[in-house]
Amino acid sequence: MTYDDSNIFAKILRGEIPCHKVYEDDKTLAFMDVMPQATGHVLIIGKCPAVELTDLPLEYATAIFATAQKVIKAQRQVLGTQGVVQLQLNDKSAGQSVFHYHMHLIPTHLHNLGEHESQMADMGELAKLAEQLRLALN
Ligand code: DGP
Repeated sequence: MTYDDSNIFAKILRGEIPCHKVYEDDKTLAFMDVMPQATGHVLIIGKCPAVELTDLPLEYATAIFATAQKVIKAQRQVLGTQGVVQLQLNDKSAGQSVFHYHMHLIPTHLHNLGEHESQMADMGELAKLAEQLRLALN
């Protein structure tokens, strides 16, 4: 699939639409998922035009995993839970809906994973969680 830079995460990267930012560096951006499958659901994207894992340059894969290690530690600290599900969908046929590579970090047990993209979060709660996670990352 060809990368289309009109996708929602490309717009977030260009600052055209807002997000509740948790962490950013030169290759990655981590922010709250607006349709969380558990409290504290974070997405990590690479600052590169990749649709899914097979397109992702390995230097960005490394950077995304380094950010994931930081974010998981912050989620554990803020949410007081140890379990974090790492999820990533490749292709529409797997359920992928935004065609810019992204890793989901969902603080829950696999059996308690909420339905994918079922409900919008409360924006006030997302803003508060993002702030708590940002502080825990410092
Ligand atoms: P996937 O199916 O793996 O492509 O998941 C896309 C995720 O992106 C899904 O959990 C909902 C989330 N999402 C969709 N639109 C937006 C948005 O505008 N902002 C944020 N923060 N998350 C979004």
